[in-house]
Amino acid sequence: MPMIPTLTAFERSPDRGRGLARDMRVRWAFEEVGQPYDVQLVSFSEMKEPAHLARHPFGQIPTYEEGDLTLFESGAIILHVAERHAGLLPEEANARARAIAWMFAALNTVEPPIVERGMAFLFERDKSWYAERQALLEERVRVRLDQLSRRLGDADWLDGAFSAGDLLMVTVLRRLTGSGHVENYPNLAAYVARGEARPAYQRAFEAQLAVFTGQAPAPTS
Ligand SMILES: N[C@@H](CCC(=O)N[C@@H](CS)C(=O)NCC(=O)O)C(=O)O
Repeated sequence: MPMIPTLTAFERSPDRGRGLARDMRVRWAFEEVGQPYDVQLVSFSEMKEPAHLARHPFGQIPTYEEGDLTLFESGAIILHVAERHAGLLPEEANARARAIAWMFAALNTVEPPIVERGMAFLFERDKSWYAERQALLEERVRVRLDQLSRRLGDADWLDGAFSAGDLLMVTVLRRLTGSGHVENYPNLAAYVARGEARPAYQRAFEAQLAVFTGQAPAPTS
């Protein structure tokens, strides 16, 4: 009997089910490769207790547990899933290496300024210097989106077929939902919409939304 991995997710996500928490990207990866999974919901206080800190040194979600393997970091989890199933990384070695580079780019180059902007809004907007800092943070996001938009051009995905690099990049860009940034780039807006239109994305989205609304997800087959 193959083991079913368990993912941790917020018991009550601060995004109110908009699919912006990082369990969403792992759920999407599971759905893309057809891997069933269980979910363990954790509260904010449980995340900082020893049982969860043993899974995740920084007391965050998501984590992945399968047999005697425990992983944290959404990128590491998705790479693990992608390496063990077909569908998220190309077979050809160089194309695979490039797709992995896009995974790192999403997490390491594009996500940081987006997260920094969001964090400043949440935690610093009552400071006297916020307006000045915000202008800098908005500009950093704009620079990255300019560069990404130029590279994507009129392609559907970042490098050939859809890959884990696109999955991560789409989830990272979705963190700008409501800010108007992505809408300034029609090709990036279409790229995000293409990701969101994938049946695997929609199943994952419904599953995380059901946690927030308290309803069981609709059957997917
Ligand atoms: N780099 C980590 C970031 C994990 C992270 O920031 N998780 C957020 C939810 S999306 C969290 O648990 N926040 C609560 C906290 O930090 O206390 C990853 O990609 O998994």
